[in-house]
Amino acid sequence: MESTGITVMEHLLIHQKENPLATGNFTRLLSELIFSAKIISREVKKAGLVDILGLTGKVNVQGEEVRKLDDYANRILIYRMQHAGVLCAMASEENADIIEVPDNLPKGDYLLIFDPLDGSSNIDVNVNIGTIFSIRKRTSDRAFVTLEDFLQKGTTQVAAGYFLYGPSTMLIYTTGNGVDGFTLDPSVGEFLLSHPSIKIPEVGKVYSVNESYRAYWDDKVKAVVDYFKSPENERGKPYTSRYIGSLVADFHRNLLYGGIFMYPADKKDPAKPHGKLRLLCEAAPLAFVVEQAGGAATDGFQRIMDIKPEALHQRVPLFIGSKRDVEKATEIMSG
Ligand code: P6P
Repeated sequence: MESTGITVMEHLLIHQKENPLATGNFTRLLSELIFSAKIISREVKKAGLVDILGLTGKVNVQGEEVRKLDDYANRILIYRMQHAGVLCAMASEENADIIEVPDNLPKGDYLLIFDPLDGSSNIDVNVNIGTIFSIRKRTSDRAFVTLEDFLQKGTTQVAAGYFLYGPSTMLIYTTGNGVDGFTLDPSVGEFLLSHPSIKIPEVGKVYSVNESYRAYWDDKVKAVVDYFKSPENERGKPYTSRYIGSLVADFHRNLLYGGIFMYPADKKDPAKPHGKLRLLCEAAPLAFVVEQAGGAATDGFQRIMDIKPEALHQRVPLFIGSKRDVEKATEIMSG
């Protein structure tokens, strides 16, 4: 077990020999991502003090109102990652199409997919929000990047994780060799190893779902949620309900405490029959993290990591968290 308190860069270099990914390019990609997150964290921390709260008046590809901090985070990430010299293209939850690296800038073989500021509806009320990222390597040998380069299964991810902007700013990520958590020490501006080798409890004690949508669920989803609320479940007592409407915060709590987060398919919006969450920039990166921590993630029927995307902003039902809990939910859904 590594000694806590080392910086994330020291951590990467220690694992350099074990991890073919910890090449100069990957390390550069992660350090640019970290620098962007430090800037976003700084702005999030003072969001209440300067006029970057509220709405921009724009609506994004998801049909959601874009908040100033959303837009700011998106622009920071796009600008810095385009100049990092290690990417060939990126995709953002805020942008309809893929974002290429301009020809006048140095390029690399990595692809970055991100949700710049997830949970943004919580910004104005000071609830934790986060940045989710998924890193892949380009597989095609075409001279230019196409959408097909992004429409790859979650199993092709080479790294994934999230930044959590809360009482402290954290970085949780995996490169396929387990999951490590780092906490930003603002006094030195470094992410320090605070949660080495995170493992999610096999069986949780928390269930997270927006129960106001019960009327829009099918009977199988109702049966899943009723299982976790019932004293007849395998734990012999009801799970505690915790849901704050910020995916990264809900996921992170369940990762550490054990539990299941669910955003099932529902009939509340005919335009979103598969629920609200996006496969490429939310479900797949968190599925990689949770599996590396010993947990599981399905769409109720199949492993999230095995789903081949058909579209960049494809939505997918999500059952993610403690292995035994996700297996039980999937068993009921598939029964
Ligand atoms: P609902 C935030 O807008 C978000 O995308 C996730 O962070 C969160 O889990 C979900 O939406 C909450 O959605 O429908 O419960 O408000």
